[in-house]
Amino acid sequence: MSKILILHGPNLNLLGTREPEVYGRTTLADIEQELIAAFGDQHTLRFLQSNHEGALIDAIHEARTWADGVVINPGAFTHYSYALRDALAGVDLPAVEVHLSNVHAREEFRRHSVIAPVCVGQIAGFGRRSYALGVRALVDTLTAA
Ligand code: CA2
Repeated sequence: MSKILILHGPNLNLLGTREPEVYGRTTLADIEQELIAAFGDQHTLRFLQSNHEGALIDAIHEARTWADGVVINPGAFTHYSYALRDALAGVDLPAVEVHLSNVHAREEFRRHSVIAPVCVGQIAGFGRRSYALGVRALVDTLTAA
């Protein structure tokens, strides 16, 4: 039984409503339900989506008190938020970075993550399935530890 914080960054609340050719038609609520269905009986999952850097940072700090690890889609913060990176580095919890799209096959600025160096690894390009793959990777890391 692992306790996992699943964070979604800015604009991901719009998922399923716009840009379906890039991000698909699945909503964030759909993804969260899928994760609960797949992992909820074995693991404790808590979710937060925020468009605010500080709210994500506060949730990471608070995770120190209850979580074993973090799965995070930092959205566009991926590419420039040193504050989010420092928060993850500071709490010393294993984190997995996930992306719906293959950020390496898109615009140049999306190819660089300032978050990835403080994560166990990064999963990108599998659409909604990136999240489940991220949870699996985190649980595997926690089990192997
Ligand atoms: O592919 C991903 O998961 C991203 O983290 C999504 C971010 C983007 O800035 C990253 O480079 C890659 C953008 C999330 C915005 O999501 C929207 C969904 C529907 C409509 C508009 C935005």
